Amino acid sequence: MSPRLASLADLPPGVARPRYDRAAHGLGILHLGLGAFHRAHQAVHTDDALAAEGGDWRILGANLRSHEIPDALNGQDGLFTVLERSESDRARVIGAHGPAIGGDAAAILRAACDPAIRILSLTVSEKAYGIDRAAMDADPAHPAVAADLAQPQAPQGVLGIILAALAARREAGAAPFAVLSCDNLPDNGALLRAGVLGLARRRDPDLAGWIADHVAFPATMVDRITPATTARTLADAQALTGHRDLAAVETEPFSQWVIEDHFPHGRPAWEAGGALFVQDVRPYEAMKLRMLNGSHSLIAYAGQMLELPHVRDAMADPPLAALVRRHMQAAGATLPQGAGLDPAAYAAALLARFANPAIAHQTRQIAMDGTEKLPQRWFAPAAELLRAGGDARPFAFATAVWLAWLAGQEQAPDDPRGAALLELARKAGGDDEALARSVLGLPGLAPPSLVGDAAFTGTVRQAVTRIRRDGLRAAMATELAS
Ligand code: CS2
Repeated sequence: MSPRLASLADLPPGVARPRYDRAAHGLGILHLGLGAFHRAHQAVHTDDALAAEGGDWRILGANLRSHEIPDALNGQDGLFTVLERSESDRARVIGAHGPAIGGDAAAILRAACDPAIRILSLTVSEKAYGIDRAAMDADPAHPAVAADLAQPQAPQGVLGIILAALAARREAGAAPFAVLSCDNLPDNGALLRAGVLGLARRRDPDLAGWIADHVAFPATMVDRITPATTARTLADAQALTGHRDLAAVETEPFSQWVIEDHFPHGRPAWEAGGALFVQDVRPYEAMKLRMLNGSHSLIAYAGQMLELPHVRDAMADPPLAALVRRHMQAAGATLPQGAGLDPAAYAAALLARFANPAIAHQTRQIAMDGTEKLPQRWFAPAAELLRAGGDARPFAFATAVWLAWLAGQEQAPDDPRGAALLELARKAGGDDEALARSVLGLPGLAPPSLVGDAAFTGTVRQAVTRIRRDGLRAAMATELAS
């Protein structure tokens, strides 16, 4: 049996490895959310930064609930393999991680109070934050926020832990950390700031004022297509490295990171690994969320209905690929002019990335958490497009695909509002108008101007009816002919 990955000795020559002395660099980042995406993205950029300019910027990783990946990393001295998949696979062992914490909120809070930690970064997924986006405030109805309001000294959620750590650092006269959200949320820095301030105001307005004045929440756009790790990922990593690795991840060759350059207490030289530091992330973020993630969601629901398990299968399906191109173009038309973006070139690159035959990115994975993802991917751009007098038909069709998919679910979909969605679909029965009205009317999902646009909702309703009556294939053909 191959030995477990736990040191850099004995790696075959073709495997890339840290180009710096790991022991010479202390911890500087506490990262919450050790999912595959973080390991394939920020960890790799940090590895590049350490190799280029050093510094005490290694990462203490933590998962709020699960301990599987932290345990795996702790059993491997923090090392893990990133498998880059294209015509041939390439393996790289990442050294940026130190020890990891799993499922122990008190230990995470202690780590966050350590003045050596100058950045607290997060990839916890959209639904974990507990922020009411319409109100730009902490959402007291979110289970973690409710728990942290009741027991502020023993926080369990993201906002509560950040707030308790900032309060303790202020009390101790230590500098705060910068808070860096790396999730696919619009204006993620400002949003997280609003959530933390909202919780702070309920506890101690003075503390809220101090956070507002002293804590940086830089915004970021993150991008690297990273399918969930499977047994095959682990087997292929082992074949290349000669070592068993329970934390290996697979990803595409492409990686992009655009970061607002606002780190009062320093940062790694992430630009060494290709990160772009800018004053305003929003144009990049809108392009990515609307063009990449927006068409991903269309692919996900259509793919699920057409039994296409992977994104690459959708791209090999000519009518669906044509609709994806149309969607990207419509999304590109919503982007700010004069910000130096090139939506046409971006779309061409995306189509090639989606079609990568070496990447098995599951449509089921992307279809999860629709109510958290679709507001920024479809509904905000559709509302803007309508306001500007544009043609929002591609967005209406995507919305109809989602609704028809929902109507076909026998169990609650994997979504924080899954039970409510199932209930609304059941209540609507065969009434597509009621389905569209009730689902799109869920609080905070779509801008009121979109829900109130009779032409848009009428187009959605007609498309749902066509899909349910004639099947998605036939409805796609009609749509392409229109
Ligand atoms: C995907 C994203 O699962 C999803 O919703 O759209 O995870 C996507 O793969 C990444 O944002 C790419 O950077």
